[in-house]
Amino acid sequence: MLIKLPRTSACKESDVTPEGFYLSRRALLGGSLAGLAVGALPGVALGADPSRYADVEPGNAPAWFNEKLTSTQWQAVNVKNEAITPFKDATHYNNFYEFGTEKSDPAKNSGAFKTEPWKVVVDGEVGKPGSYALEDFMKPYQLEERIYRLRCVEAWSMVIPWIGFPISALLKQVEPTSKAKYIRFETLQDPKSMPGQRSGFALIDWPYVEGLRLDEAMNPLAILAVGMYGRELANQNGAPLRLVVPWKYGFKSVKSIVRISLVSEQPKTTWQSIAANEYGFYANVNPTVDHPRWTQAHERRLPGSLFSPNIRQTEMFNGYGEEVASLYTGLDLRKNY
Ligand SMILES: Nc1nc2c(c(=O)[nH]1)N[C@H]1C(S)=C(S)[C@@H](COP(=O)(O)O)O[C@H]1N2
Ligand SMILES: [Mo]
Repeated sequence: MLIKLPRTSACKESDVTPEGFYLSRRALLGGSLAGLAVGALPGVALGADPSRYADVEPGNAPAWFNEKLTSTQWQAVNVKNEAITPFKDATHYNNFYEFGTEKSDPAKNSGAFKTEPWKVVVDGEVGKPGSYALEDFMKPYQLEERIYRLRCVEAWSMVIPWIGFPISALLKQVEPTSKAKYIRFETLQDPKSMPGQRSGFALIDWPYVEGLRLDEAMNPLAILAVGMYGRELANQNGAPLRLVVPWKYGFKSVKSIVRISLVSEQPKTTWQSIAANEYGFYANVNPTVDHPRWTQAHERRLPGSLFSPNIRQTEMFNGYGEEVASLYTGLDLRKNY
């Protein structure tokens, strides 16, 4: 079922409810402005160490994380002249349907979610498959802080300081075979701890699956994150391990990963399976290719307010064109959206 909504030039919450559109009847009734009712907070000032994130709720990180944090390379990648989104907004305006379809649901419903112990399986077309406790999985990697824009397909955006490591480092460890052409990521499936997987919204065929072409995964900007704002990931942001691909729409950045598979065929991804005409495999941020139901030319940078929605032009590849455009030479980005 595809219901036509009017196109608008200003991306208001009430106009753009794409992902929840398929899940929640409430989205059809106009959406909620509650998530927007925050004042325009000043950006967090950048200093030399994580103490700069002074407004951050302290976490409860496992020992392996704290140990690794001491050798983290801070600000390995940064954004120029753009304020970091306050921690409060990055952790209270989320998409994580396993914990509910409202933006406030993940923060409300993921508090008791258990991320320790956590197992990660690496399988498929690799020379060294394995099943690891997360702390063993993490052992080879040096953590880096990556301050990236995050652009949701719903036309809002944030700037988030992640902590993680490049997927290329993982691929070096596991040794993809010559048949490996794509990498597939799978979120935990556990209806007992994920209320969204128990609900009647059966449109998502759990578990949530995402994927990248192998050369995309090799790009230095593509990371697996275990932390944010100088601490471990908050549960609502995909603890304890998530993908972050900053030149693609946010739905590619799959959360709470339990399985990483190297495969020869393009994986069938969650949003593609729900509505292939709206959500493609590539999902590169592209202001010139509109979503069938709204423009992608601009975005609301959070936090905003009703009176100051903080609209900005969306950049090609979310501003990372210099680093990633060459991955797509010869590919028709209108067809491969
Ligand atoms: N497993 C899973 N991963 C997910 C989602 C989800 O619903 N389930 N939502 C995606 C979407 S639509 C976005 S915009 C980002 C949001 O990440 P954030 O909440 O950390 O900002 O997570 C992505 N990863
Ligand atoms: Mo999204």
